[in-house]
Amino acid sequence: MVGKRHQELGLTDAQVLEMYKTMLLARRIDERMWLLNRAGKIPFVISCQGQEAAQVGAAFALDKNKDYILPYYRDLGVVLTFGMTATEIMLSGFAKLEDPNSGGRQMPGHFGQKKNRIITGSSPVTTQVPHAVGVALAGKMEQRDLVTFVTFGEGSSNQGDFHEGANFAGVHKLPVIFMCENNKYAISVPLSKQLACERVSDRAIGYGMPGYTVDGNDPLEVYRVVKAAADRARRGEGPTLIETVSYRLTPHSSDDDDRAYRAQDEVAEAKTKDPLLTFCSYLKAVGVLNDVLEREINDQIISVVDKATDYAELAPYAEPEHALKYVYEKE
Ligand SMILES: Cc1ncc(C[n+]2csc(CCOP(=O)(O)OP(=O)(O)O)c2C)c(N)n1
Ligand SMILES: [Mg+2]
Repeated sequence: MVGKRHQELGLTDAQVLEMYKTMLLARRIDERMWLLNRAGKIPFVISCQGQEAAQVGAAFALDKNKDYILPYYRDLGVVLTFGMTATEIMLSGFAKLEDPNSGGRQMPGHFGQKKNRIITGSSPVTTQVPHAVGVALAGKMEQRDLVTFVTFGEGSSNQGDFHEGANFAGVHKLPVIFMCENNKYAISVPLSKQLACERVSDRAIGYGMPGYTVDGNDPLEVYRVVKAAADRARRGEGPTLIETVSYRLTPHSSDDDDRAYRAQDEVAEAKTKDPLLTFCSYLKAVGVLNDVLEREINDQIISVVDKATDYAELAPYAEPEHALKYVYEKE
């Protein structure tokens, strides 16, 4: 039996099992979305597949009752951890009135839910970064105990918004965690054509904060660095930049054909390091999971996804006049 790394991090067996269940729920929802898209039932999918370990490992290290999250479009694992449900995700996929993110106005992946402190993002990538810095500044001015957690892709780390936000947070020592989910591609552009420096985390030094690059396929490693960053932020020591390295296992979105720009044996090789498989193996090696329990969990999750799909498919659309809601001062 291998050493229980999770116990060294202060995580119980129940907590790591919960992490695994959340990762699997994200994966199964995502897979269902692709089927629904190909069946012509939902218009668009943008996947979390391959990034669940980074997302769930990080979100578990935050305080779900105090911290504010500003996720980017792939962060299904983050928002599920913060309390969004499978049904709510499906309502957004089907663009129904009850969708808590936008009442069916926005494309899927534009997460926002006030009660869970998930702050709405926009379609232009990286705009969430200065917003996270602003929320952290407000928290500091009001002396509130909060950390803001913001994510973005490595391609997006080239946008001015990232640099301006990181600089401001560094100067003012704000409680922000910047997490770059490096999945090696920005649509068709490979990492080698995106960055002149070796790592995204190398940029941290320019903004006076520590920068770390970690294995994004390992939820425990991501948990460890995000927890340390959250503790540091709460002590008033300022922001941290974390880069999680994984691989985008699907095309960029349901509108993309990745065969045009990457070899399929590269994708097949990355699938051997799929975080769902490697974390499952770890949990079995330390005696937290076995084949019977694995099947039970999978069946339970499929049933949750089935129910969520049926509910969302049958739910009503908004009335056309609803499009004017929140546009003018008076409803
Ligand atoms: C400002 C802006 N430029 C371009 C786009 C179009 N676009 C959407 S996603 C994307 C790629 C982003 O790549 P990365 O940041 O690595 O994130 P990933 O999709 O790989 O997770 C681009 C160029 C956009 N939404 N906003
Ligand atoms: Mg990318």
